[in-house]
Amino acid sequence: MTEHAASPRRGDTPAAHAPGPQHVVETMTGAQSLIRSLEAVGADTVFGIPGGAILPAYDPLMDSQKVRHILVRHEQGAGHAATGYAQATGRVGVCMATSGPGATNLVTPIADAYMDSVPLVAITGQVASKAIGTDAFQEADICGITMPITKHNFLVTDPAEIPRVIAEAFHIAATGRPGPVLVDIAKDALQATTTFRWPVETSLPGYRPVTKPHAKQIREAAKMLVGAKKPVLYVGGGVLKANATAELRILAELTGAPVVTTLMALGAFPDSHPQHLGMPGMHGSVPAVTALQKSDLLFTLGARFDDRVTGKLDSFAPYAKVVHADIDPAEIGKNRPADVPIVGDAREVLADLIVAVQAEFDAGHKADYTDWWVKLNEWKTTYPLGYEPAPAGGLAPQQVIERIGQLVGSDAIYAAGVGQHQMWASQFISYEKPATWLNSGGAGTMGYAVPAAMGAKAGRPEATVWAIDGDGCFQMTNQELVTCALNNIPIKVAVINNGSLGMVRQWQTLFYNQRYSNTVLHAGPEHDGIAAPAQGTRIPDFVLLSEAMGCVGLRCERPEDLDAVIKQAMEINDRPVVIDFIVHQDAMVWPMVAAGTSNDEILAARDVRPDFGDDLD
Ligand SMILES: Cc1ncc(C[n+]2csc(CCOP(=O)(O)OP(=O)(O)O)c2C)c(N)n1
Ligand SMILES: [Mg+2]
Repeated sequence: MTEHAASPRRGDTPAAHAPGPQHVVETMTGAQSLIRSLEAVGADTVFGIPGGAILPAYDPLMDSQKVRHILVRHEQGAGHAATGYAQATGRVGVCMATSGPGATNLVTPIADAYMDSVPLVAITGQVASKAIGTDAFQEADICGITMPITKHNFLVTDPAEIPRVIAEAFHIAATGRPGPVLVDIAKDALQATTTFRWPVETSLPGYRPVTKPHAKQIREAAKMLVGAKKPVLYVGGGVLKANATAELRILAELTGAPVVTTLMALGAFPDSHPQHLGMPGMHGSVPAVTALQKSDLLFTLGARFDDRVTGKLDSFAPYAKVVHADIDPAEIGKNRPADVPIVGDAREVLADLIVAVQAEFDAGHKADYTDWWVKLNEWKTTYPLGYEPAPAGGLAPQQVIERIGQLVGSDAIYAAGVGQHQMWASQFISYEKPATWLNSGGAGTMGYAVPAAMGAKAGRPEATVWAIDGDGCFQMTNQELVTCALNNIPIKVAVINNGSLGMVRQWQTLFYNQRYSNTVLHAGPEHDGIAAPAQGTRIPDFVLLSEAMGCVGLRCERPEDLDAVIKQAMEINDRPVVIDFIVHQDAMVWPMVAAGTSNDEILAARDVRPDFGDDLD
């Protein structure tokens, strides 16, 4: 890589290459070399927990003036905190764990980061190199385990390699299609004396992500966009990853084409913009889902035709030609063949497209989507997002989330768990800016919200950060509130407490005859000889639990108290705040395309199938 071109070659002695003023060649331990390397790549925050194999690294970490370590309560929390940090700041997130169970506790967040293309470097200690493969105490083959869920991983047994490997890990994680990289370092490599050199020359043959799109493809795509009658800009998370939201808006406004943003792309295009149709997919808006179905051109930018978006693939957007731009060539044609494939960075692609579309206009070709907008506006007016009020005097979960969004505003960062509350948070909060919506889209990892919010707040302390969590999810990772309380990371958590694993319950309501097998979380009736808890007892009591973890715990059960409790939480900034919102358990997420069915079967609400009244219906 060019920035390292002047550095000494690996294996060279200091004498062979007299270091320049900016070059460092020093003798130290592998552990010190690791910390110096982290400092050199600009890592400022590491989330982790020590243990035997990684212990040598924790000693010099204590002295670092540049790297802050945040001691979490579970390694899964460290991983999600690092991804929350990465998504909120745009930088590489870093987590650290010891060998064996410490490392395997990182597997879920690594898989999560892989699915959502989040730049993450996970550093794990490994047993001493001679013990590798002997079933030594706390040995796990974490490189083998994470092979299919990392962009790349390294096992380091030679301490001299540490600076190069760290430089390469950060480079791989952050460039091209971002993703997780694991660096597993044997304990003896951390303990040994070695030479730290910086800068290093990296060696990544075969890794050259193509960022600059092909001019011919761009011209072709621009021509198709201008000539289409029913185009949709189908925008995915890649647009956010590439910092291409300004360019997206220019292209959208230049052409007048409608925009849909996937669950991973919320905030890439303002929700309030008149050209925005909403989110496509299983719980997307009727206009967004229908526009894709009836479209004649899917203008796909950094999206991947995920099954949650396409529904039954062979009936997805049957009339559409496809332009597909992605930094990862493996995505193009994976699920849906592309008529015009474009490999490149979304920002460069969009910048070139703006010029090419303008050239089409200058040549007298005009985009005319008038008839299309008549239809789209009709769908927008007829099928807006909405919800039923809660039964007598109760709180509707959608109302809670909507009100938080309205009172807190669109500068805040919102992190969601996984389930109904996640979908409502995607639907009823208005996302106007990039990096304001964090969620586990690809993996759907319950327990993501609290640690991700913690990481986001650690990376952007000036921002207001809310976790919108479910009562099920919250019970998976709430222990990180202790970390927040002890480290001055005052996040706000709204627990949408419907007393159940609501999303699974919704499927049981719709597809399993209302047989609620193992989805009830609250104090239920006596069963199997186990006495029911006393009436009114909450197990757990989220208010007490939160107080015990050093947070302020609040509860809200009535619509008339909603504004006051949100405002009370907004005023507390010296500690984390948790609000236990008691909502009714029967609310359902609509619209919905049932898994495995066609998007044409979308239901706007229970038993409400939209009538599009056209010949394509
Ligand atoms: C780690 C994990 N385990 C199980 C699931 C399956 N699952 C998806 S949503 C859900 C229920 C979530 O319950 P809760 O957090 O209360 O959210 P709600 O749907 O009630 O809003 C479950 C169990 C999952 N996505 N992730
Ligand atoms: Mg729930």
